[in-house]
Amino acid sequence: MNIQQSISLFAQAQEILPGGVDSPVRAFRAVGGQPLFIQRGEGAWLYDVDGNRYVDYVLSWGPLILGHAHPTVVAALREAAALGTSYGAPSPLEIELAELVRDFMPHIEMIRFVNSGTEATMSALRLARAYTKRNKIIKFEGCYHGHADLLLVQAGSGVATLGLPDSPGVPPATVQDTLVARYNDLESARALFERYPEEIAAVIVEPVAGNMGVVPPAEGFLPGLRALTQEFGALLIFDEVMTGFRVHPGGAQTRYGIQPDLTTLGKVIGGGLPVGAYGGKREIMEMVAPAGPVYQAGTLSGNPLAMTAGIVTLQELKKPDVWDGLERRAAALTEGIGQAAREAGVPIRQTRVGTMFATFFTETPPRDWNTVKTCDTARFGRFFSTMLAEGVYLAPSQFEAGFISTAHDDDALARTLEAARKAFRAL
Ligand code: HOZ
Repeated sequence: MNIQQSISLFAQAQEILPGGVDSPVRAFRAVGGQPLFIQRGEGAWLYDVDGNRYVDYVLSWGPLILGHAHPTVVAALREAAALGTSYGAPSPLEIELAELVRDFMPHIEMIRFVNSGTEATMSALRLARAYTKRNKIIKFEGCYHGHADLLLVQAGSGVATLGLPDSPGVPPATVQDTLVARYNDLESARALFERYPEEIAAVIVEPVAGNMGVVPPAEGFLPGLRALTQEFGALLIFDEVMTGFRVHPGGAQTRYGIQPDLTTLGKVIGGGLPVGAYGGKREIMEMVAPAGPVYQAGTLSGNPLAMTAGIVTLQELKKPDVWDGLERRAAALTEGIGQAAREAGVPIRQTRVGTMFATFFTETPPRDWNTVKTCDTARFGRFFSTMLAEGVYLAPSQFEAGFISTAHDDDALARTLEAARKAFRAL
């Protein structure tokens, strides 16, 4: 495979962009390779600048549930752009997307749009602290909620991928109130509540962990967190930036039947444009400025192009059979990968919830960060490289999720499974 142009662009990029990229996980460091520079995307396919094409399971790290350049999204964006790209003033589109989100997730009684998942989580936590008049928060080891200071503690995603300690530049005082429990271990969260019974404002959790591979919640974990937070007067925040519209059209909260107090969203609600959101119970959300005193603002928040892409994407997802088709294909894909591994005698653990999946190179069932980190990351790197050479673009890290879109047709799946058979055999 010729990737000469990517190689030379990466050299050029490293002179002007730190590490040659604008987000660390893109740099392929954990898989020992060279990032590809992309020219365009279409449906399930990514095309690099050298003219190679790949079946894409990164999908911009989740947002593109309809695939690249979906014709309806592109047409709506063209029309919207002609009307102006930003107003810095309210538009009807914000109401339309807010109401659509509420149709899918009825527990979100009010919502505030922001520009990224990071903004959503940090704002939701500020609100939770203001509402409860408490300072401490609980997060889980291996969960990632963006890069705000208070959440860069034992985080997943790029922090786990690159094996980084918690980031320099985060003042100790900023994280002194961030407590860390073990994912899928209710007792570890209870122990923190018992130690600080009246100080914990909120528990924030990825209801399906998606930043250490994909780790489903154990039976009883999410209902247990709901009960625990209620018992101690804390809020439960579901970070559904990744799981929203991905594990179920109504998110993990609908799939598992849990009512969080607040929800954070991103990725799919922007249909490929930069959007985040936080929302939940009216009584809590009415504390957000200017309805209430909790300050949070943004020049491009509720941006008309982003709202448009989100509206069109969610409308497509509402159509009959779309979700069932997605689940069916995702199941066929992960079953096929499992079968290919068995045929080659390679021990893996395959997980999938809705349209998110992961292939763990370990025999240990993935349950939390401790079990996930038993993975053979070097072996994953070799698997990744063969898949890429065979035209399949996976996330360049053992500790990220794979995603499928409505554009992943039989041809794309067949090519993927053929590549997987080769990649497992080559290990
Ligand atoms: N949350 C995404 C990865 N887990 C973001 C992608 C990135 O960090 O660039």
